[in-house]
Amino acid sequence: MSGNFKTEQLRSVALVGHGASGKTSLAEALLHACGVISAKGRVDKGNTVCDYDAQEKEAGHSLNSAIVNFDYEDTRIHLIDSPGYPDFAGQAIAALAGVDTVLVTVNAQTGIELMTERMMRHAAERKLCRMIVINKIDAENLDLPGLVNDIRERFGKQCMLLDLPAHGGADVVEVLEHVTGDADFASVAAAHQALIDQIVEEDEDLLARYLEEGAEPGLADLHAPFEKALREGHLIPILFVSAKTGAGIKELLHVLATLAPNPAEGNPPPFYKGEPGAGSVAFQAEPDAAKHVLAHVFKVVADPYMGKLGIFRVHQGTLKKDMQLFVGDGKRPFKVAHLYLVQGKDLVEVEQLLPGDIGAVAKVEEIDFDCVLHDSHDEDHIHLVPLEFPKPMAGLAVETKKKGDEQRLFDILGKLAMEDPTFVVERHPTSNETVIRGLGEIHLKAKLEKMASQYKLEVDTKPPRIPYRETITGSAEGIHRHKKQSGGAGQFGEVHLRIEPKERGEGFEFVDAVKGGVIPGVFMAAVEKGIRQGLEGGVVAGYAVDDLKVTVFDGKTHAVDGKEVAFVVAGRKAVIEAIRAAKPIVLEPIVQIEITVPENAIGDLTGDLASRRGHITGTDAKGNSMAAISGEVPLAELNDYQSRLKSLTGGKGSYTIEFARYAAVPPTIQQQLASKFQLPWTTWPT
Ligand SMILES: Nc1nc2c(ncn2[C@@H]2O[C@H](COP(=O)(O)OP(=O)(O)OP(=O)(O)O)[C@@H](O)[C@H]2O)c(=O)[nH]1
Ligand SMILES: [Mg+2]
Repeated sequence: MSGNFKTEQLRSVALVGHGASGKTSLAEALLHACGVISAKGRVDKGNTVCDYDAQEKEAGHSLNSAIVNFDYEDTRIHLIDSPGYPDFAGQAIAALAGVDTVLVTVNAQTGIELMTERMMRHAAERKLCRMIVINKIDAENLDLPGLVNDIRERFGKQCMLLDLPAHGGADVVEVLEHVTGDADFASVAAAHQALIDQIVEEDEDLLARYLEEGAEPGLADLHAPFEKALREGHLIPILFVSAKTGAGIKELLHVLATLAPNPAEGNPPPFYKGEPGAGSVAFQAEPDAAKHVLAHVFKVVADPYMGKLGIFRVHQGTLKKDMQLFVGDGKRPFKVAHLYLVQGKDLVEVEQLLPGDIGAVAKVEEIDFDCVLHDSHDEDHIHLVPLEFPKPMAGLAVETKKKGDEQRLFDILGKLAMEDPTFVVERHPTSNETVIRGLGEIHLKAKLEKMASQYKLEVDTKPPRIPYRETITGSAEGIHRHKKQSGGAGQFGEVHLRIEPKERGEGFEFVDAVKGGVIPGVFMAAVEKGIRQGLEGGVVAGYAVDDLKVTVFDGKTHAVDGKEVAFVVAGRKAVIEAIRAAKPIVLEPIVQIEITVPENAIGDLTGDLASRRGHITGTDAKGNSMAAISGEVPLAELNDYQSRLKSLTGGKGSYTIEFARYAAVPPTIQQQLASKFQLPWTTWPT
């Protein structure tokens, strides 16, 4: 049972925000205030509920999201603590699929930071109700009015005070229910008035009565318009807390219990039915306990003791122990042998979960990140609109230290990839490399450490091959006749084709424009196969050719010698001939880079980035003598960047990269790459 709580009494909240803004400490303070733990743990002591992982204790910050729940004022609150470092953003973004409310924490000492902005944006894109929680109000030398101004400037006037610090930050005064009170800055009456004015705007009748009668609406009348304002993004409440002293914690809990949306009050999650591109329609889950079950898995954990754990949010229906559930479009159901609530590292067995609950099932191999669990084939083909994750670009080629460990390496990498949507494993048959990709070097290092500590597997690493591509900039024709008559049965096939460039990212298009059956239908598939082989192998420097249209418009066969193999070869050679004549170029991946550095290192950094063929698109002072630099740079220039950044900034700099686009390499680099490549004509069948 989820206690005796009904869906209306459930709240789901994600704590997101920049690293070290105090999310894990805040989760600890909330658990303590609700009596779940008898004493608050500390991140630096490694005894918090949410940073329970050995690696997190060692690092002193969160690496994974963690899930807890606590009860307050007749509500059950499910809370997801997420990591704040940009390298671990995958876990923070994934948490958004589990909740109705997002609390974006801001460190009162450092103000708005990179992940504050990113997570505000991600939460807005998902139309989630947002609140800003300013933490560490106990600290010295703060400029809280200045920070509130910054927030309103950056995120809009709809960011409004819902409480104010009082008595030098020792506590706070809530301003929706209170009209007067002492605050450290701003007036309680003015903040109250501004909030009421904003809320009544949401309800025409209420507004009309308010304007006519002048009497302020009661709290009960304000509830619905408050929810509407949150849902529509017309109101982003600002709250103040100190996770350390406990200031503002009760008030935050009261807001979560009385004002954070219940599952029916938030915007419905964006489900759709059907398959992408094949006529899908929006689907609205109803948080009704009596309907069919629909739950969405937003986190998967490869637990060393419990096996594969699928952590989900229930969106519809009642999930019960012993019931049968389907995974996605799977035909065979699995039995829910055990149903759990998750409390940090602990799983607490329950009998049932309701819409709005967050829970887990263990040992179900079919479960994958982002899958949907349901109890009837009526709910097949339902998906959640995918979250937008940054594309992992930082790469390392890995190799086992011990021979014979290769299969274990794959199994372990598979588990790591299963847990993290921003960690991928690539296998490159041409270079025989296994490449792991993540959001930054710190991200990859954490994975390597996990492999060593949890799975006891040591690997060697080196920079990976850059995923160059080739394309054409002009049009051309290619003709090839493949004819073999020496001994035995002959081979014959002739192909005439034309190639034209397509827009970047449009891929490969094959058109059969042959008239009068000069290439019989049965051999056309062979021609296409040969063309694809030609593109795959590359022409200029050995990288796959992409973004072009190939039209086969003529050819010839032979009554006896016309053979599939002959058309494969003719297709391949004709397309290569055409590409060589169509001004081919080599493309390289360009990444968007975000670098956080001490202000005094900006000059050195921009110079260094320029020497790497990069350019700066923005520099932003962060106030606390740190600056954020954004720019674009070719991925090929970043192999040693972490250590370079370390030496340029005395260890204080950090960076993340995200795929931006493909762009042509400069001619000198194209020549270098081409000089190492030779078309393997000699090894081909002729
Ligand atoms: N003075 C003060 N320090 C705090 C407060 N809350 C957290 N801290 C300290 O700030 C540091 C970071 O706290 P965490 O709770 O780990 O922050 P986090 O947001 O979870 O960090 P990540 O997991 O890296 O995203 C720790 O040293 C905490 O002790 C607070 O209210 N006041
Ligand atoms: Mg944390």
